[in-house]
Amino acid sequence: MVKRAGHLLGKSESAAEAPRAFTLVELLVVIGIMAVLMGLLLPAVNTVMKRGSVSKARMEVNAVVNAWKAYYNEYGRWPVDNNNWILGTYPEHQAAGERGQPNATSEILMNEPIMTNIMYPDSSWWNYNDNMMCKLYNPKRIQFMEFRKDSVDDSGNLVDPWGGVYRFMLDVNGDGKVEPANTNLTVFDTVIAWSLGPDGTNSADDIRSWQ
Ligand SMILES: [Ca+2]
Ligand SMILES: [Ca+2]
Repeated sequence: MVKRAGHLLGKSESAAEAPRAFTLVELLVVIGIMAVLMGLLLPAVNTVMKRGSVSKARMEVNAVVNAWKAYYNEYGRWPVDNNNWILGTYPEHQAAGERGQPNATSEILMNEPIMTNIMYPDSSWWNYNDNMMCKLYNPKRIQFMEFRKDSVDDSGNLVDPWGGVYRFMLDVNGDGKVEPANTNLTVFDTVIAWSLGPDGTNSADDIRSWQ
């Protein structure tokens, strides 16, 4: 105890010899330097964050493709009826959208939300027994992908880091390629998925599973 008290005393003695406090001018200079450093760092931080969002979208676009392929492997079919429509969805979203299909639109939006409805049977958004899409298309109640909380909005839509809904298309006519209606695009795969990217419209910054 005595030794500790002596130590404390020594400390307070050296505190008495401590350098004087900063003057206002010195403080202002320090604040100025910090402001300049922040100004230099912020664009770099923004770039890193933007890159982070793009990689997250890329990861999720690939996860969507893999989930649908796993779904097909499990059930040996896509969740569509004879007209290649996804049942239980609004007309503007129900077309599977392959070129040449009747009434096909160019894409399927995931709002309804199709992905989470079918692939996340025990999510907190709905009760399995009330979820007709899941009962119809995923009777084995398999969860085909991980849905991160920050990637699903309040209505259960799977959304990209900019809040846009992911798009996907399936090779519903079984010819080994996906061909969106109203485009010249042909992708030799059974599933494609994409995000509209930071600007939320069709443009060069889209994140596409096939590029
Ligand atoms: Ca096809
Ligand atoms: Ca875009």
